[in-house]
Formats: sequence, structure tokens, C-alpha cells
Amino acid sequence: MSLLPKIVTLRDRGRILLHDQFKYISAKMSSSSGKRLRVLVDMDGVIADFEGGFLKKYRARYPNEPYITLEDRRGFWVSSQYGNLRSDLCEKAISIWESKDFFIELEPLPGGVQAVKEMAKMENTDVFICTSPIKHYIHCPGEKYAWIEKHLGYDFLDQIILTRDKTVVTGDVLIDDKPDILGVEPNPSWEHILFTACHNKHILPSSSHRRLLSWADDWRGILENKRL
Ligand code: UMP
Ligand code: MG
Repeated sequence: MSLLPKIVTLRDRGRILLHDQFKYISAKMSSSSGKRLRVLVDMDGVIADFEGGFLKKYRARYPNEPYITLEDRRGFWVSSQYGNLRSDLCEKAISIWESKDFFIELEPLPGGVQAVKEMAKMENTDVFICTSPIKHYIHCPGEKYAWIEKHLGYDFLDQIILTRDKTVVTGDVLIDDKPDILGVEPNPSWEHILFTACHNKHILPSSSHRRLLSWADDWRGILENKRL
């Protein structure tokens, strides 16, 4: 039996798929005329509970070591605060998020997944998950993809941006819990909306950041304001 019909069918199917992809992307572009809003949403500390997941696993693995409650967390770097507590605790902290299943098992933060789903359905809105993987890459990047598929669905895998430098990504807003987002681009295109987390809630309100206190806060208002 000739393989030809099968090859032709597969080739045609590929063409149809490509055609559909192209139609999808060009439909989004043509309706834009520069008016679509691009929202970048961070993952750890914004939709995935990195701090809660860390503390739970750290206490389970090192039950006799001191720990820092979420109430007492200060500064973005967990490893630095643990290192200041006692120098060897820095490495112990790092060992937690370098372990298999750490990222996939993070619980969603309240309202985050729902908000992102809702945002993605809004007219003229493109939502991307913009997240920095750790350099110990054996588990983290794959588990981040798996987390997005598990909580936001397979189609959302198209929306993932993994980067350790968010300043080079273009967007209208970046919702992120890290207070200082720096990189090679001195003037990023996005406005950084600081998402409140245990480590940044004590930072005095500064004129340089608008804040979201949680996903119960008025994120819709911020997006509408950016469309003006
Ligand atoms: N992270 C560290 N050290 C810390 C705290 C966090 O390497 O002390 C990593 C874990 C996440 C990343 O992969 O930082 C957080 O990334 P963003 O949420 O900024 O994308
Ligand atoms: Mg974060």
C-alpha cells in the first residue's frame, strides 16, 4: 500500500492547522489597530503561593531549624532573610524550591486564577503569564508549564513568557509582587502594578507604584484606566 495518501493527508492537515493559527493571530492583530491591552501577570507571589508553599515544605523538611513566619517576612529574597537569620539557612531555603514538585504543588493564591481567566475573556485584551524561572532548571520551567495547564488550561500554554529579565518584554501593565524589576532595558514599556505580598506589604506607598492589595482589589479599574 502506498504511503502517499497518508503523507498528503498529514501535510494538508498541517496546512490547515497553520492556516488556522495564522487566521487566529491575524484576527487578533487586525482588530487591534494598537488598541489591544497587553497585560503581563507574574506567577510566583501573584497567582501561585510561593511563600506559603515554601514555608510549609521548609518546616516539614527542617522541623528543628528556625523559620520566619509570613508575618515577619521582609524583602523579596527569601534566601537572604534566611541567610541573615543563620548563614547555613540560605542554602537550606534554596534546597526547598530546587526540589522536584515544589513549583507544581504551589497552591493558587485566592482569586488569581479566576481573575486571569476573566481578564483573558475581556475584549481587546491579551494576557500573558510573565514569570522568572530559577537557574536550577531541572524541574522549575516544566513545572511552571504544568501548573498553568492544570489551573488555567491547555490553551493558556500559548501565553507563557519565561524570562529572567522582564524589562525586555513589552506590555501595558505588569502585575508583579517584586518591588524592583530591573534588567537591561532602563525604560520598560509596562507600568508595574505592585501586587501585595507578605514580603512587600510594609513598603511605604510610593508614587512610583500603583498597587493591587489582592485579587479582590480593583484590577478591572486599573485595566480600564490603562485603556484611556
Ligand atoms: N526566588 C529565588 N530566591 C528567593 C525567592 C525567589 O530564586 O529568595 C525565585 C523563585 C521564582 C522567582 O522562580 O524567584 C520569582 O520570580 P518572579 O515571581 O519574580 O517571576
Ligand atoms: Mg513574583
